[in-house]
Amino acid sequence: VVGGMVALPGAHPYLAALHLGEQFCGGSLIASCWVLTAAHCFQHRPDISQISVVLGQRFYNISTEGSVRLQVQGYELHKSYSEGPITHQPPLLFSALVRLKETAPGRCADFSHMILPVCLPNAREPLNTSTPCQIAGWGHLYEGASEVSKFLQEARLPLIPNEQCRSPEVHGTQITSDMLCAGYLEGGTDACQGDSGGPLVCDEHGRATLRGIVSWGTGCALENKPGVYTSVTHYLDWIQSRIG
Ligand code: 4AZ
Repeated sequence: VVGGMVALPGAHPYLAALHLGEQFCGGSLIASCWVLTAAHCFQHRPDISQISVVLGQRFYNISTEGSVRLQVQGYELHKSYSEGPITHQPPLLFSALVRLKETAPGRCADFSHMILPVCLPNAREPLNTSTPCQIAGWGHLYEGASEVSKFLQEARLPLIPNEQCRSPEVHGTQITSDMLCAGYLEGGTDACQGDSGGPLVCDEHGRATLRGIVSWGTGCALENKPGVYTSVTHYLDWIQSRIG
């Protein structure tokens, strides 16, 4: 996250850290056994034995009281990603579901003050662009940084209407209806490398609701280049059919 602040312990209890071999991604806990993330985190088709998911984490790769490392039972990419070409311009953005390994029947992550799932949105409730949203992650603190952030960062981001994000000086026709844009057209605050797969959570009726998945952008925090997020609402039917 560029231009954010250090998050307080327990501020983002749904945030997952995904270690996929060499790759690192964020993710969101949506049920005891399920983490939602970005499909491109699995671009290299990692073996499940190489993947681990850390919940309740504050510092990058450092376990603290309340954090837990879980193994993965399997993962599934949304059909349109697994069938499509991996390299595509504009980027194909889809979501991926990670099933955690059970520690007891039907149970994977135990909820606590540090570990809680995030609410999924109501598909029938359109997202008002004045809704305040935020991101959290261990991604780069500036574009081109050589490493991720040791401290979990968070930033509040306004939503940008799709019509505005689709304008030629912003992202143009790369923006499709299954994407959301959030950030500042003047730049300065944004998701960055290593934040991919992580949550864009919006405050709807006082509830933290997962509306987006960190997906792509042009650099980080640049003027007229807000971050682009996969719209979770677009994938709700698929998510619900998998998690039951
Ligand atoms: C990345 O490489 C990445 N500024 C994620 C988000 C953004 C840029 C890059 C958005 O994972």
